[in-house]
Amino acid sequence: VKAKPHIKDITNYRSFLVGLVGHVDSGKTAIVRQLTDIVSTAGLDAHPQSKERGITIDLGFTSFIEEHLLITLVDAPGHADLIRSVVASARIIDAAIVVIDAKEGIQVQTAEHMIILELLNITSVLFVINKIDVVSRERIQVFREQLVKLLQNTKFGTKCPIIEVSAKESIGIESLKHEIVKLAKNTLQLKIAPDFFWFPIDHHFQIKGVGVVVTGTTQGSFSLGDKLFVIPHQVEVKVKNAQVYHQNVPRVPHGFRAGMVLSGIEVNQLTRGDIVTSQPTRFEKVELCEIKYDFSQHFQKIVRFGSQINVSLGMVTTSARFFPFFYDNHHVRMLVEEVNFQKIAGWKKENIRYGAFLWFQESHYALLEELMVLSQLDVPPSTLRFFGSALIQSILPLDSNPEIFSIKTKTGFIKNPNYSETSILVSDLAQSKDGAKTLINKHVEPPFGKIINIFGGKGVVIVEKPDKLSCEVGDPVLLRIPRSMKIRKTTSYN
Ligand SMILES: Nc1nc2c(ncn2[C@@H]2O[C@H](COP(=O)(O)OP(=O)(O)OP(=O)(O)O)[C@@H](O)[C@H]2O)c(=O)[nH]1
Ligand SMILES: [Mg+2]
Repeated sequence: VKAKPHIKDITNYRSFLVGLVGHVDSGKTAIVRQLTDIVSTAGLDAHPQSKERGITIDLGFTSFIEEHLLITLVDAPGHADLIRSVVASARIIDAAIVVIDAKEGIQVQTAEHMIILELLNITSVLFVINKIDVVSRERIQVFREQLVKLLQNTKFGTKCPIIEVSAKESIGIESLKHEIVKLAKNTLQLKIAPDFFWFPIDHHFQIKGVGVVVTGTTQGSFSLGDKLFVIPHQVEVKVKNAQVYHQNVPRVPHGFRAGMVLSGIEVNQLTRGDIVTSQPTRFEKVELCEIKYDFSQHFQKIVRFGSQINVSLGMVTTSARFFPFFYDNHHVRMLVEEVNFQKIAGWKKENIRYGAFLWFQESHYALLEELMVLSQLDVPPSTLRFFGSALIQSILPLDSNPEIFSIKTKTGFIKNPNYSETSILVSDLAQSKDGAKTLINKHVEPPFGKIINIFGGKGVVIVEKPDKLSCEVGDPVLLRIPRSMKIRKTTSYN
């Protein structure tokens, strides 16, 4: 690592955070090592377990300065089990570098990470083909073409830069740096600060004689001496010290990696994903909610009604039950047994409104306007686990007993097609006289009229027959009965 460059005044710099993602061992940390001038929290695999296992365990933060840009590299782990860190990193980055091992090509977690970026609308992306020292020119060329083809079907588009490097041999690093700077300039133009301050905590620790230190990335700005709140603890804290890149500062602008010393809270109260904010009321406690959602086009499997899924809100990934429905013509929520990408595309095409209830295992605080990411982390990581994104539409009280309707179809048979000029007899829709009585006035299909009366004592009913309808003994008659169902947190639906 080179000598630490001196930053005189951070207000002279614009901050740009770029995340490195990609399959385990593709060389993300090796690339970061080549680019980095300043090492901060857990950078360059400083974690003892990282050294032992030879993989990145936790998000690492390091930086370099170019012109008036303070560029922070957010190094995420590639290992499938550590995917939650990738989603957490995607919350704070402005752009991403997808690293691909030239020997292996696109691997499962490469695709999975690309899907997470797409779901969170992070489309400022550049691709790095690493380890070009161990493959032939031809192989790189073929691979490049494959990648461009693949990009056609993504939100990233085919114009993304693709840089070839060898982190080991230090080849291509300067042009990578150049592209990162270009990406920063283009991306930062579009960046807007929120109208209040919030700061998802990614690391927290105690320094003897100093106090409780939290690090994170600012959304909005804060100043020394500010009185802030920590969610979910609802505790008021005071900023005793603020630092950016080891320098004390009176104020931290939007979008910077920063550390702050807080008074008013104990370190053991904190966990990753807790939020320091100026406006605690912007975060709402949610356990049961209605969501609007979308599926990734790359996810080909189905998700069943009532199944347990994973939901990432902010930096936290948690569990919830998923209850999908669509609205029928009368705005009644109708149960959907299973959802996949095609089904959603069909609803959209026909302008059918759809949604779902989510019931979290535990309550969480959420910023309502922030996208959530949906996944199924209990399936093997050799298949794609991420499938959608969602927004909370409304939060419901736990005792609201949300209702979804399903249709049960009963099939009866024509017993006599000419009971009278205008009616037929139908059997099997009911088993008894009393059962048959409850069906009076209900409509049956194909287009017969309504059930007029019962006939005899064995559940046979008399049904209106429209003019000129021809039908025969044994023809089926369908009765659709809507059934209300209250969703529940704990019942098994599978
Ligand atoms: N030959 C060659 N080996 C490389 C290159 N870059 C990285 N490696 C090796 O690949 C292995 C993995 O590198 P890392 O940088 O730890 O990979 P990573 O993507 O950060 O891995 P995780 O963080 O665990 O997902 C190490 O043994 C590196 O020495 C390269 O350009 N050429
Ligand atoms: Mg690594």
